[in-house]
Amino acid sequence: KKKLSSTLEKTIAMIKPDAVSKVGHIMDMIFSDGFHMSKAIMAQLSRTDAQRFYAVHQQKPFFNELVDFITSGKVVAMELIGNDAVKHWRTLAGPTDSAVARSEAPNSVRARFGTDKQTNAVHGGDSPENAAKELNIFFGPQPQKNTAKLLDCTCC
Ligand code: RTP
Ligand code: MG
Repeated sequence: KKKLSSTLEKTIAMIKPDAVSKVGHIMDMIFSDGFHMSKAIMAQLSRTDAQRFYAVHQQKPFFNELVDFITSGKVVAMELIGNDAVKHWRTLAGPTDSAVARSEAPNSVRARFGTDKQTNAVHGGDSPENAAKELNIFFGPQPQKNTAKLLDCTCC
């Protein structure tokens, strides 16, 4: 069925530890594609929060490895707003496997900044409901209860 109008939506984009050094380039791509960025935070996820963040993958064989990866360094989480933001951001992110992304979507974030099927630069919420849950981990109403921590600059 053809969609007659697009809907203004919210999603989460998260830069994973392997691509945090490319935050500027990735934000450029996000703004160039017309998203509005309403929140952003750099944080180090605890194992507990990482397990919460990836709860949908609890039964997958790669779950523990995924939690190791996502807690291996800082991440940058962003709340993005735009028309069909969930789908739009997943398209800009590209296919899960960065090797596939390089052949099928060479201009995607994962093609440019990811490595393989796990180390793939960015995350995108897969539905408005899951995006809301994931945003809550970083920007929830009780920040003192979030184990995602605000980080101090290490140079000053
Ligand atoms: P994401 O949730 O991070 O936006 O990625 P996605 O929807 O494209 O992929 P998903 O199936 O939800 O997988 C979540 C993340 O788990 C890692 N992964 N590792 N070793 C593996 O076979 C494998 N498969 C997936 C990736 O980091 C993937 O983004
Ligand atoms: Mg996913």
